[in-house]
Amino acid sequence: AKASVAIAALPSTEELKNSIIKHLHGSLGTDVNKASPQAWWRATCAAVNEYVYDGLRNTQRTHYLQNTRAVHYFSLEYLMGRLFSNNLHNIGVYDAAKVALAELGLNIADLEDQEEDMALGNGGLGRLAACFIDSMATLNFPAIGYGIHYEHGLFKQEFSDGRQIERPDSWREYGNPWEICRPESIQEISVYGYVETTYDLQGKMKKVWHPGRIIKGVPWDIPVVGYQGSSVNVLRLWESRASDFFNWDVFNSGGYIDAARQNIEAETISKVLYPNDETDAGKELRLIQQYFFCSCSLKDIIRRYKRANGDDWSKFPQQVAIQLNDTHPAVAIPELMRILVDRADMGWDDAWNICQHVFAYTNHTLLPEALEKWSVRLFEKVLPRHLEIIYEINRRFLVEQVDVLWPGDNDKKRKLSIIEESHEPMVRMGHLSVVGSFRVNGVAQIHSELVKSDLFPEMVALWPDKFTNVTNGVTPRRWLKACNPRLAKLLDETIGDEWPRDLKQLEKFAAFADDPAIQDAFMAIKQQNKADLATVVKKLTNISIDPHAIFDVQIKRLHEYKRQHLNLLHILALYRRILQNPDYDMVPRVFLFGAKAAPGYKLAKEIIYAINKVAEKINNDKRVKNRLKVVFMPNYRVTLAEKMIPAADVSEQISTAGKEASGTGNMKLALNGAITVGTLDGANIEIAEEVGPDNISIFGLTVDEVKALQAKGYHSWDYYYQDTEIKAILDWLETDYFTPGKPGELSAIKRSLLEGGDPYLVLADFQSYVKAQEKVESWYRDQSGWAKKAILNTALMGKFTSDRSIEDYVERVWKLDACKISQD
Ligand code: 26Y
Repeated sequence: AKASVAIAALPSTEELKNSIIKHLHGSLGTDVNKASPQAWWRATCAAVNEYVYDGLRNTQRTHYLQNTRAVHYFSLEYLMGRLFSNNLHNIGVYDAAKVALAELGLNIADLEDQEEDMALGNGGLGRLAACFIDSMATLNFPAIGYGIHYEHGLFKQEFSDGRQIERPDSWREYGNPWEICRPESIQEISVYGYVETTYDLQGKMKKVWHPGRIIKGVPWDIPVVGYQGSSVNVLRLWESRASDFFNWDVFNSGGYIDAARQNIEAETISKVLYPNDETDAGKELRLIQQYFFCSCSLKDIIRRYKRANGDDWSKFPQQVAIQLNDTHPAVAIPELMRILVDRADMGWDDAWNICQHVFAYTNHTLLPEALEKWSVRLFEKVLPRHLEIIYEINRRFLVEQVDVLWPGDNDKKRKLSIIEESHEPMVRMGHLSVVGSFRVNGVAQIHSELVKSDLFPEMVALWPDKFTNVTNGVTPRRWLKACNPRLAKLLDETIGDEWPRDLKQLEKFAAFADDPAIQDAFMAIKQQNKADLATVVKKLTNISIDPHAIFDVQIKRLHEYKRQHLNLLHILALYRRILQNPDYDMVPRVFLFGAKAAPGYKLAKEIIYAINKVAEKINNDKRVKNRLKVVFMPNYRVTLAEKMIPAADVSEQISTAGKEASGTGNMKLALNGAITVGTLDGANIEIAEEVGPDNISIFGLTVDEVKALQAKGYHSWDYYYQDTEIKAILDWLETDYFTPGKPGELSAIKRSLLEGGDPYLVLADFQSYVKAQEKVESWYRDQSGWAKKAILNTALMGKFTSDRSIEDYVERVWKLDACKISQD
């Protein structure tokens, strides 16, 4: 049963073929005899776009005619990956296109490889935004994603002698077939300058911002195709350009070169994605990026609102919800205040009332270094009027809220103030987001509790109902149907084909967990996926891996709290056991890593280097007899995840308890039948609840135990002196065993674990981790038992579809109605 279909008629294979050739001639200016794979890919995209645009028109018209309430997702990051196979699957023409292309003598997989990843994000937060816009379109919710049209996405990673090298990513160097430029919707925004205080004839004070710079925002629209064409929503990304208007002045004063320089400066704003995650650098350009896209987006929203509702602002909060993806777009709050108070002449109370009914804020992290703060000095330079507005928001908050609940309590005021008073005063964006939003959520149950208890306890006392949880999810269209077609087919055949839009249906698959035929089919699929991955590994790294070994996968950004170095210590322990006992009995295992380190994160880069050096040694050591292989996949990204996840047996989710807000890779891997080795952190806890203790290997300190240990005083040296295995491994890293002739090259890890105090409790969790790995190994020795566990992991992941997350947002935050799309 198709819910509601924005796209009217789907093409037959024959029609697709004709359309591809039509576009090869008419759009690409080439012909079948000389077309490159790139041209074929573009022609196929153009053919597909005829249907995408059909759905887009129908969706936009329906939303306009019904004047629907909509959610506006504000995010600095969208980690989209490739769109080709996703769009074909969601429209429902993947199989037809595959046949059409085959009849034209082409392999669809080769065409897929023509597309660059759209890597406009760092990691979990950016990929979550991409899953959410897929779900919002699938569920027919009126929704727009707003962000930045970065010219360069996340850097490409190469290894040179094991060290990470960053290279520019130019995903749209030759144009991108999925995006549409919309010059008719250009916006202009201001930065810098000064604020003048004036008085009108009635003596009323009026603030006038005289900007120092005006910048143009050019919108690029990416259609977001819902599953089975339900709705086609839009992701609108802003590109910065010099304002024609502004440069005219410079020209007239004879500053030709100056005008050119200002052009370059304006274009710099959307030039590149900041490659940091979880560590705020506080850079001026980053603040300008945030303001640029927030201001363009708000003006876009207001223009659309006024077209439907005229100058009456009273319905604005009824029509518009804005979701802030972390604090990165929090400057939208003072920007909306400025528009209402300074431009629309609204009184402060009315304006604030509107703001507080429009914004909602999602927190993705508790790590102190990730909590954004801008120096007051920088804020004043870039956005002088917004700083004044923030001061006024803060003044009223402290007087009308904080002082009412805690009269005369200056400690509370200091702690809750949006302005941190230190030698360099700072604007706290988290505080601003909580104060300016009607709802605040964390991204997994435990994380949402920690947001309340550890991050904002006083805010909870002020507004207990403001805080809620929405556990993350992932889209099963990309993360099962498209990336694991073999498993998708088995599911279709056993439980029907409704699961991609109703993932709870997977529970029916649990009934087959003991069925030998299904176990065999499931394991055969995993085996084929592993063989496919082995081919990719060989091509990318020249390392041969055995598809019959356990594929143990850790894929995520590189960060100390995620503890890739704990994984490394375990590998070293196994290696050492093999060397000490040549007959050491273990199931052969391939450890696969994928991770980018922020370019300025020294220790993260040392960890990459250490893993690569240890890998080199182990992979070439005959004594290992292939019991161990270690592979660090270069340039981990969405497209590589799509190849690694279907082939994983074991999923490494080993963060220090309390540090990983949710995780989403954990969900993708379990959905594809990998067994989790994990701590009780983030969504691992909820995964464990779903699959039960027999189907997950949990280890390590709990959040409460971590807190207790740190309160009593944690001494990593004790573990070093008391555990001979730990001592031997850490000492080993200091020798030149892995870096011949260069002792000490891998000592950074040991230093951070000992002199550095081991802030993420790696040594405290080590032996527990080793045991959890032994448990997994013993499980694997029983192939039928393993098949059952793997099947149950897939079957019991229904909760973790991003459709459920979006339904939770709709119910707990946005209060939206779905909108069935009608055709013209
Ligand atoms: C301030 C700036 C440097 C910054 C930029 C990016 C700070 C943080 C980030 C990204 C954070 C991020 O990706 N967080 C992850 O969000 C996922 C989606 O909610 C979670 O699953 C994951 O646990 C969390 O680390």
